[in-house]
This record gives sequence, C-alpha cells and structure tokens, in this order.
Amino acid sequence: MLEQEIFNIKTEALKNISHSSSIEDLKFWRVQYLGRKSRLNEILKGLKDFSLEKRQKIGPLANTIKKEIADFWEQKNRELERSIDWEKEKIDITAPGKKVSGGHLHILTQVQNEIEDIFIAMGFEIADGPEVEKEYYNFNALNIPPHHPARDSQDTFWLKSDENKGTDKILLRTHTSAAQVRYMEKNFPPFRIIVPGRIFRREATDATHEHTFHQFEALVVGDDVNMRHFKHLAEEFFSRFFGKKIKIRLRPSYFPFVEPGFEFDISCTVCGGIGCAACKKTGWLEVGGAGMVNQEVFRAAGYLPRQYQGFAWGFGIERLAMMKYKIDDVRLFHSGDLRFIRQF
Ligand code: FA5
Repeated sequence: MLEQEIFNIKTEALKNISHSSSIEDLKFWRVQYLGRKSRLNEILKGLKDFSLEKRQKIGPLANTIKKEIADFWEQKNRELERSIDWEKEKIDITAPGKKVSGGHLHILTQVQNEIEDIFIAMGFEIADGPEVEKEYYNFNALNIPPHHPARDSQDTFWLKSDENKGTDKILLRTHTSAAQVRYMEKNFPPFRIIVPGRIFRREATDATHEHTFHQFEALVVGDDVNMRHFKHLAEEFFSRFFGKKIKIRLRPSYFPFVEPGFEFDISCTVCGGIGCAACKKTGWLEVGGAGMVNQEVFRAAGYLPRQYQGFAWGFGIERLAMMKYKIDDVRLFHSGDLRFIRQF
C-alpha cells in the first residue's frame, strides 16, 4: 500500500537524519529522501496516473511528509552547524605563511653567470658556437687532421646526415675550442672573448667524468699577447671566482691548436697549497688546458702568418663548481635530483 510505504519512508528518513553525525552524512540523506530521484518525488510525479480519489489522498500525504522530513533535516542541520568547533576553524592571521617554492636557476647556470660576470668586468665579450658542429671547426681548423692521435683523447659522437658523405662530417662538439676559428673568420684582432657552452664526449662516466658537460673557452688575440698575460689573467679570474688569492701553475702539455701548450693547475682551494685530501697532498688542482694559439689556427681563420699572437685556454665548468661547492660527483648536476638542486 502506497500510504504505508510513505509512512515507512518517513520513519526511515527521520531515523537516518537524526543519527547523522556530520554535515556530509546529512547532505547524503537529503539527496536520498528529498532529492529529485527520491522515492517520494517519484510518487508525487506519478500522481497524474492515479484516480482522482487516490490523488486526493496520496498527494497531500506525500507533500506533508516531504515537508516534515525537510523541516526535520533543517533542524538537524542547524544543530550540527552549531556544534562545529569554530575555535578550530578560525584562521590565525598571525601564523607565518606557507613558503611557495618558486624554482630557481640551476647551480650550473648560476656558476656560468658568475664566470661570465667576472670576464665581462675584465673587458671580455661573450661569443657563441653551435653544439652540432662541423668536423672542420672541431678538429681540422684546430690543426687536428683526420687520423691525428689527438682525436682519440676526445671520443666523438658523430651524427648521421646527408652532409656526412663529404669531407665535412657533422658531430657534437667535443670542446668549446670549436668556436675559435668560427669567431676569427668574422672578427679581427685585437679581441678578448669567452665562449661558454655545452660539449659532448663519448666516454664512460664516473665521479669526475660526464659525457655531457660544459666548458669555458677564453681567447685573447692581439699584436703582443703572451703567456704572462695569461697567467696574470687566470690568477685574477680564479681569485675573484673563489674569493681568495689563487696561484696558477703551468705544466707543459700537448694540444695541436696551441704551441707551446700547457695544462694548468690552481693552488688548492681547500688547503691553499699546503696539501690535503682534496688535492691528494699535492697542493694543486688540475683545471684546464691553455697555450699560445698555433699559427696554423690563425691560418685556418684567414689571418696572415705571424701577424698576430694570442693565447687560448679552456676549462670545465662542472669541475670548477665542484671545487667551489664541494660537490664530489659530477653526475649529480644532470641527475635531476631535486634534493641536490635545491641546495643551491
Ligand atoms: C680541451 O678540451 C681543450 N679544448 C682545452 C684547451 C683550450 C687547451 C684552449 C688549450 C687551449 P681537455 O680535454 O683537457 O682540453 O678538457 C679541458 C677541461 O674540461 C678539463 O681540464 C676538465 O676540467 C674538463 N673535462 C674534460 N673532460 C671532462 C669530463 N668527461 N667531464 C667533466 N669535465 C671534463
């Protein structure tokens, strides 16, 4: 019987509403008993199919009970709202705000900017070169012809391309020295430039070797530029970078694009040169390569023989950042590990 069903709905609804202990529960029961798809609404919607007599009986009954349930619901809702602990809900406007982490420049970018600022302050200009480079600029123009043993020390990622068929193959540059002849083809001395950039080597990685890393090339060319200028400049640069007096030591070495060529060390940034674990008790840290630009390189750039002289030097940015910030593994820079990145 429909009347009985309506009374049952009321009993059940009042019971469930009165047992609700949260506003969420209460909202659920309102949908159940008073919502568009509730049984009471269905009964009211179906009235039109009933006889007049039945309509007159069921209609008012269903409407009254719907109103009773709604009133009861409102009353319970007010009760629950009153019982909310407003003390807990209060906003403490004196509480410190939550810090929004806005991201920041990667440590390598910071170090690169720092290096650039020091060189710019010393009168240098910043030049650029492509990461995908021609074999010519990376090797041949730097006095490293095919089959020259110096190519072995910089194992190369060669790229496949149509242009690779000829003599001018394409590769990922293995050092920023590749930018030297590119720049000199378009500019005449005197000049002093730096070329910061990413470079690539096909080699196994370990704590001090990456396959993708960054170098800084510095090139100073003029009428009377010599290695004394280099030594002074390098000492000045590293002292500014590390914020303390740094000495430079040159050791004879071989790079085909410089003559004479050197590897250079800086006095240990940890112990100052006395000898410690960081410098393996030698007092020196190896930083990069340098030397007087080989006249063959000037020739490749189109300069007249013996007209100019200059020096070039290159060093790894990661290695420098590792020394300054006491980072013991080069692979951390590109690891994408936020715990590392957020420290700087
Ligand atoms: C060169 O790349 C020469 N182009 C440097 C140069 C420039 C010499 C101008 C003379 C004149 P080398 O391969 O030694 O040289 O690399 C230079 C520096 O790059 C190293 O001293 C080191 O600081 C850094 N480096 C080299 N290999 C790696 C590597 N796998 N991972 C991280 N840093 C590296």
